[in-house]
Amino acid sequence: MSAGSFITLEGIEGAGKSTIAHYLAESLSRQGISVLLTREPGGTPLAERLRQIVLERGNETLSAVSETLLMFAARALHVENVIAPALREGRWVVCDRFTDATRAYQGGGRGVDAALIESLARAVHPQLAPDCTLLLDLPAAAGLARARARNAGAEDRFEAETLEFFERVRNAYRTLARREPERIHLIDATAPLEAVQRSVQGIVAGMIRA
Ligand code: T5A
Repeated sequence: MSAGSFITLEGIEGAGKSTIAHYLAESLSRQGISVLLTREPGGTPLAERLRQIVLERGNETLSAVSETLLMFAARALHVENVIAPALREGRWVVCDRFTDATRAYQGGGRGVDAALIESLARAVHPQLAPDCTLLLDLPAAAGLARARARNAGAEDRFEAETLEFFERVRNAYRTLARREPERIHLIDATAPLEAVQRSVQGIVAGMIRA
């Protein structure tokens, strides 16, 4: 489907995805590449409204399956309205989280059946997969400490989860990376930011040359 390149950033809370996504988009733009920087859940007005629903902490129970369906509803809007059109125009898309996040959080973290997740992925983006995924990996405690230092106590529904939950998410991500080593690049996110940026540059330079 894609004429442009589709790069996704993944990892647990505080791994540095947003920081690196902005850095990468700016760096590609400076090299004359037309880039769209976007995020999930969100990326369109309606999908951003769904983001609010899944992130805010409320009294109503949101089951793991409901959460999964909302993630894919937001993703369907995002793919149809933003990602697919940009790729068709030959633009590069840098996306802060995509379906691997559902595999890791809802699958690994919450125990949602992998077959359900894969069937929703096939329905929502049958011909679309990232060309390259940058998985920023660090221990859950370190990521949460960074995220909490930045948030000053205002935690969303996920950030209020236990350390064990984020360890399961991290393990699920690492399993995905072992299964698809060509697509998913595991990057040590405990390294200083400049070192992480250099790793990312090295990986993406190969895509620009290709
Ligand atoms: N979700 C999402 C699902 O459950 N399923 C899904 O399918 C999808 C798509 C989204 C939530 O939704 C869940 C996962 C999430 O819980 P979000 O806000 O998009 O929430 O994601 P978060 O992970 O919560 O975003 P964060 O901002 O917490 O993490 P980032 O983007 O990884 O981290 P970033 O770049 O903001 O950096 C955090 C802090 O660390 C510093 C930064 O300066 C910043 O202060 N930092 C570093 N410090 C030292 N060394 C480095 N190398 C550093 N890199 C960054």
